[in-house]
Amino acid sequence: MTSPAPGPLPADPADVDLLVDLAEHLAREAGRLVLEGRPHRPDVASTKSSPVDVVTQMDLASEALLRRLLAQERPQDAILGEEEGLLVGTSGVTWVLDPIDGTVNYLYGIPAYAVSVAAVVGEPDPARWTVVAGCVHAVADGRTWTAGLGRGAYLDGGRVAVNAARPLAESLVGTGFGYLSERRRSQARVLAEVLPQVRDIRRIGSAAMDLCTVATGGLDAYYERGLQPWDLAAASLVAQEAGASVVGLRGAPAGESMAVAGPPATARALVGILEALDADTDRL
Ligand code: LIP
Repeated sequence: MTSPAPGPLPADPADVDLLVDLAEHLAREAGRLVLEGRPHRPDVASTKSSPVDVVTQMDLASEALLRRLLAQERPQDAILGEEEGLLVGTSGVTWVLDPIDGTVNYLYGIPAYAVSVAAVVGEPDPARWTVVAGCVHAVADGRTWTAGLGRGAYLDGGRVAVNAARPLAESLVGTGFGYLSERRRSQARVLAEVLPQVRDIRRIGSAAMDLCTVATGGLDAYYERGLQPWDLAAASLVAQEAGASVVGLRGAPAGESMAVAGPPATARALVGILEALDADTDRL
C-alpha cells in the first residue's frame, strides 16, 4: 500500500484519494478482526466514565491492530485513539481511531457497530481540525462508507447524498445518550421536547453509523451531546461530503457539547429547537 507524501493539507486530490484508500484498508482489516474474533459472549475488559461505559478486549485488539498498521504505513503521522489516546507525530496528519463505535451493541450482539478511521490535518480537535479522509466500516453487515475532502461520500463505492430537507414534523431524527446518569436525565428532558416535534426518533447506538445514515438518507437528521473526536471524525466528513451541515449550537462547530447533522435547512430548524432547550448543557 503506497502512501501519499506527508505534510500539510493535501493539495493534490490524488493524495486525498490515497488517504481514503488507506483509511478503508485499515477499517476493513480491524473490522475483520472484530468480526472473526468476536466470542459468543464478549466480556467487559474494563470500564471508563461509568460502569456502563465498557471496553472489551476486542476494542483494545482492534486499536492495537490499527496502530500497528499505521506504524508500517505512515510512521510519521500522529494517532489519536479512543483506547490508547494520543501518539504525537511529525507530519501534521493525525489518524483519529474508534476501534469499535457502538461497543455496547457489540457486547450484546446487536449488529450496529463500526470501525471508524479518519485522517485529519491540524490539531486533533473537532474545533480546529480539517478532516481530509475517512472510512466507517459497519462490521456486522460489511457496509462501508468512505469520504475524501472535496471528493464526495460513498457507500460501498456508490455516491450518496442526504435527503432533501423536509419539515421537522416529517423528519426521522437519530440521537444517542451518554454514560453518566445525570447527563442522561438532561438528555431525556431534551428528548421529551424534541420527540413531539419530529416524525420519530431512532437510537442506533453508534454515532458514526448515525451520521453515515444521515449521509445516505436513512435518517433526515441526527443530534447528540457528548460525542468524542473519534466518534465524530470520519462520519462527520461522510455526512458533510453527502451534503449535510454538521454543526454545534450557537455558531460553534460540532463537538462534545453538541453535534447536529442534516440537510442545511433541517439542521438549522433542529439547532433552533436544541438552543431553546439549552441542549448543549446538562441542566434539568
Ligand atoms: C457510542 C456512540 C453513541 C453514543 C454512545 C457511545 P462508543 O460510542 O457512538 O452514539 O450514544 O453513548 O458514546 O462508546 O460505543 O465508542
